[in-house]
Amino acid sequence: SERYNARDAEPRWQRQWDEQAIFVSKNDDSRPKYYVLEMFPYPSGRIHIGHVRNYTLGDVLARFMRAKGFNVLHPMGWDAFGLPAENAAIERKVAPKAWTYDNIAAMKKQLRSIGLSLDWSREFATCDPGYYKHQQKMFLDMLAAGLAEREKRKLNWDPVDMTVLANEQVIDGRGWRSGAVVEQREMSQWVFKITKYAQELLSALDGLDRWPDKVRLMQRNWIGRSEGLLIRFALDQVTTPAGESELKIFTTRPDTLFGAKFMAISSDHPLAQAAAAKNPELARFIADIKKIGTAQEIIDTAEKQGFDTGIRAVHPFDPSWKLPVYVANFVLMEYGTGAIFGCPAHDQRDLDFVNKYNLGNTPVVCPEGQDPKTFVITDTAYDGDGRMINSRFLDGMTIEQAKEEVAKRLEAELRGNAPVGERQVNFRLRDWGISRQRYWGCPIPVIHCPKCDVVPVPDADLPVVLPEDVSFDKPGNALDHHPTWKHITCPKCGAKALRETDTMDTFVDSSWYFARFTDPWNENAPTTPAVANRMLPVDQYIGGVEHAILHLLYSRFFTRAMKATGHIALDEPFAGMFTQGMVVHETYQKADGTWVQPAEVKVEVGGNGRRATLLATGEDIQIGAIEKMSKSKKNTVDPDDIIATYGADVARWFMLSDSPPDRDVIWSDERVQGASRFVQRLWRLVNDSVELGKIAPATRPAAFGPDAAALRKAAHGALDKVTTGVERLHFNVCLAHIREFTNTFSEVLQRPGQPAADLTPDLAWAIREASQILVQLFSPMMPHLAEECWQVLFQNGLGQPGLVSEANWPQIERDLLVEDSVTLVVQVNGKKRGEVTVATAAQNPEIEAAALTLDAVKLALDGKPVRKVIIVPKRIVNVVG
Ligand code: ANZ
Ligand code: ZN
Repeated sequence: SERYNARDAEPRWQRQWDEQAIFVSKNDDSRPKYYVLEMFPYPSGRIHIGHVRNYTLGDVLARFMRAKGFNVLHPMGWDAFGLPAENAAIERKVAPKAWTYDNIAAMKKQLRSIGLSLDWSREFATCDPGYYKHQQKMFLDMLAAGLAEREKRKLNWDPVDMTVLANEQVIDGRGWRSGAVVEQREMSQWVFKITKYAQELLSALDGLDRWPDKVRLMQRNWIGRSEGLLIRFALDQVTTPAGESELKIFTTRPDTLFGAKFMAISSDHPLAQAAAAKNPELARFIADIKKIGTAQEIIDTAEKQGFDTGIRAVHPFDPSWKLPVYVANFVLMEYGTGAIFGCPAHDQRDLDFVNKYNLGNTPVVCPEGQDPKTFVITDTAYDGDGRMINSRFLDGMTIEQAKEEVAKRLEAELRGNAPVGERQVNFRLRDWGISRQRYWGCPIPVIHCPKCDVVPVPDADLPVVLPEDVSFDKPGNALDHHPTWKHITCPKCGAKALRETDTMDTFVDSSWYFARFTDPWNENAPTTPAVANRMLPVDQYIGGVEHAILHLLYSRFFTRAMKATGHIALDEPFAGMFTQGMVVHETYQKADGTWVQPAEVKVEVGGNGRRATLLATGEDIQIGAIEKMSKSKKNTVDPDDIIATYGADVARWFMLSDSPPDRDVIWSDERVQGASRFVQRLWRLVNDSVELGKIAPATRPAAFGPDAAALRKAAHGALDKVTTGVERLHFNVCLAHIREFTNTFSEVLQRPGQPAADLTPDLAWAIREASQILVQLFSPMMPHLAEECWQVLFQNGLGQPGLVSEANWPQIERDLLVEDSVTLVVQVNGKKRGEVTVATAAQNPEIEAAALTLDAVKLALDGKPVRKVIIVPKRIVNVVG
């Protein structure tokens, strides 16, 4: 037979799948549903190799579940709003809409060339008015339900670009594009009240047992629940700016109260503001520390700084004990009460702080086994377990006991009419600010009326469509600059009013697309609840770990919000979550340090290891570290090139073969070529099997001889292992089993003295069965090659008509899986001396006899009589001499 020609076969089968619409899933299908979803792509312009991996993983599962008889939903769409479209408009003068839809068209063509079993009938882009119309409706539903609100927030404002910046866009206190010193501005923002669900989003993580533990942990930390105590410290009023009487703090370590050395408040705390009004030096200090912006990571790593306000607080257990109140750069207004007491011995930040300002420290928790008299803290705070010391009535208690004791005492103590201490649960999670001062996003459907304040856009006027005649000549929000768009009359009172010009965070768009896929044809509502409730949750979601926190948390919240507003009846959108690893590649550098693309380099393996030269000039190229593919280091490979050279099946097979799907895979040309050779090998093998399988009898033989039985056992063994492997997404393991079976099968076919004429009917029958099983085994991974092989089998009378993509997964014959021999370790007086292999059915006397005939056993016994033999079934034979 000729070589398999992927370039010819792949588009042919893709057309055929399309024409027969076999991947279109019907909502009224009575089979059990299975929903496979990969995170939908941003239409940047080109598919990258990471997409190929992501979608291949999902595709294998989708094809497999389809063969197993499920009504598989495997849709695709586009996460199409976002900043790059505006940047393209600025840099290349193309309209964001045109740029986006052009990219979608180009990428869709690329996706098709990978041979994915996608239901394109459900495709949409989040920038389609037909999609965001429903998002606007849900926003209004959430507004009515108290789940969307306006809130004043401090934001990073770039005075040159006239825009709000995300924390990540503030670098050393300056705007990432303009370089202008960023200001903190208080502005009204739209927020979603995700904090209402903080406890529920946390508790429900326990039930998500098909999610990676690390993702659940990341979400837990992000939600950040902590139990602690609110304590009202009295203030020494002589020292306060305006007679303030108390300072409320939140602590998770009330046990450490006797180790307190100072109090610290955020620069945004009202007390700090009041003090600064009377103290220019403090005001200057505050202005200074604000320059680093609001990004948590920056605050965490910045040097701890403080300014003594002169205010003094009174220790709650000792009226004569006064603590200085500092304004400090590591206390955030947004958490707890924006104020703390500092216990340097047991908190690293506090320790760094006191070491800088010479405030000293007193350890109050002593680790078990340490002598309290010699236990000192210098540079490293101790946050471990131990017993209380230097703490008066708490001494000798455990931390837990001390926390409880302090809470009890302060709860019981009243000042004014209120208790001094109050237990409180705090969450790190903040409400989700969704306002973006951006054009290319979903317009927030409200109107600001001078008389009626915020007025929702009436349902009949939805969608609020983005205008297309926008200009990007001025920095800032093009929607806001539009000459007419925002001017409108108030739907309530008819007065002149203004549209909201903020658009929604693009994370909103991706927080419900999986629900829209269940019925994207419904023009009247975001979902058809009966359908959505049947098709959801997504059974297997697959995507990058970079979305482990925000996207997944927002989607979990949004699903609950949709439930609260009647669009859906479930809480958790993703029953199974899988985070795939990255595709990484070696880097190549010229002597002058410039990076070179892999395609321009020739790598040879010689005696001294790998050596690289530039194809064009032959100059030496340095092979650098293996890194995530990136444009800056040029270590990318283009999926189009790979598919043009080797075909999609090779790319798919390679992606699945080398590493477990959740680990990084190293792109390697040598390995890709290996995958390409394997494709040809399978093709030859299937063609070779035809000649022998052809003569098989139509009916199944009543009995199988040893050769046939061995082949059948190998086929069903591989089938069993691949089946469980795919179910667990252990694709690399599946591929190894397919390779192994391929070897066994070729040995059978190549056995000498086996012309077709001499073949026994039972072996011919087993060969025919094996060839079908083999093709089905690799069909989820290499669907085009499988179709081609399936056709060859059928044309030669070995197979079934139709597409392998539509064939049922083969039935495993379980009785073929039983191992017929077992190997036991043989010990003499507990020491291993050898092994025996016996029939699984062998009885103890037979096993004993086999063990005693071993030379090593005779040698070890050294003529001594055997006193007894102990047999641990299927594992050990111990001879006691
Ligand atoms: C005294 C203390 C002693 C604390 C000690 C810790 C260790 P989590 O677990 O994250 O809730 N804290 C409270 N509000 C803060 C704010 N707005 N900005 C910065 N830090 C703040 O952390 C709670 C602890 O973080 C609190 O307990 C408080 O310091 C600090 F040995 O109080 B602790
Ligand atoms: Zn009005």
